Amino acid sequence: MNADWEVLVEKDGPLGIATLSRPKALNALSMSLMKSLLEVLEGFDADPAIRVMLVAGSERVFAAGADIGEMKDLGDETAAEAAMAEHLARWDRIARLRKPVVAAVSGFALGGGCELALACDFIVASETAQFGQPEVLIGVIPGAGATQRLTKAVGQALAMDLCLTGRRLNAREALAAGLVSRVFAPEILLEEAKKLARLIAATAPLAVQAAKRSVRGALDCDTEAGLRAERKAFYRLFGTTDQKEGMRAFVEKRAPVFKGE
Ligand code: DAK
Repeated sequence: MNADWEVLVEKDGPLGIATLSRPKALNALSMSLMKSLLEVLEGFDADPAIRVMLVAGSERVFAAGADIGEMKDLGDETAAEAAMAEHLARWDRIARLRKPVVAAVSGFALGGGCELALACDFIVASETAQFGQPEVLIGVIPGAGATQRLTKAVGQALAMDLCLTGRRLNAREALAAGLVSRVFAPEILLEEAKKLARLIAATAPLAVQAAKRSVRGALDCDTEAGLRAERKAFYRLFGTTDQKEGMRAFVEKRAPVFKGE
């Protein structure tokens, strides 16, 4: 494991793991931390040995939001936009990575921290996880995607409730709302997230990337267009070696060996 400044980087076989590590500020997502995180994740995305990425925090906190200290004196609307535009784009760039990204959330995932988890492809959580968009409590609104991604994940009623009150959702509520896919005890969260990531890594990489794009697209286009895109992606996979290998291996009753080709 290499220790970057605020992001710990680990490669574990086909898994690329980025761990937020700014404990004194509860992993507040400063501009430098987000810059490092994006560099790490884009590096994993370009690394042929990596098939799945994990983003984690500590047991106490995933991330308590953007760094309030950095934002508090940004000035007026124009100055704030000038200072933060590149910062904001980082959440969107994470959402656009080709390979699957799993967020493993324990403890607080607030504001930009919740939005970081939402920018990943899906979230697994520990029983101690708490999700929230408390921006209205400090005079702003979510700025890194929650009014859109949270609403699409949990629906308008709950998204409004969270964004307008700033209250937090616990892991059980998040599971019931469809914000997270699985919940584990905090001490086994990372191991379980790795197991899940290894399951994904054992499947056909190009098919996984196509499935990711297609599922993500479902939230952004009408059903007919989404179905057309899905079908096109389905047929396109017949041009891959892994489709031949996967189907032949099934018929030959052996385990497939996928190459990502
Ligand atoms: N920023 C900076 N420092 C933070 C922080 C944050 N978000 N959250 C916690 N800290 C720091 C605290 O100041 C404290 O530092 P010291 O006083 O020890 O130096 C240390 O972490 C421990 O925090 P607490 O003493 O408060 O710990 P507690 O256990 O009592 O409380 C808490 C934990 C998570 C409930 C509390 O720290 C808290 O409420 N934190 C703030 C949560 C919050 O409001 N988050 C939303 C921030 S706004 C955008 C991109 C992103 C965003 C917007 C736009 N674009 C680029 C346009 C995102 C905005 C946000 O996330």
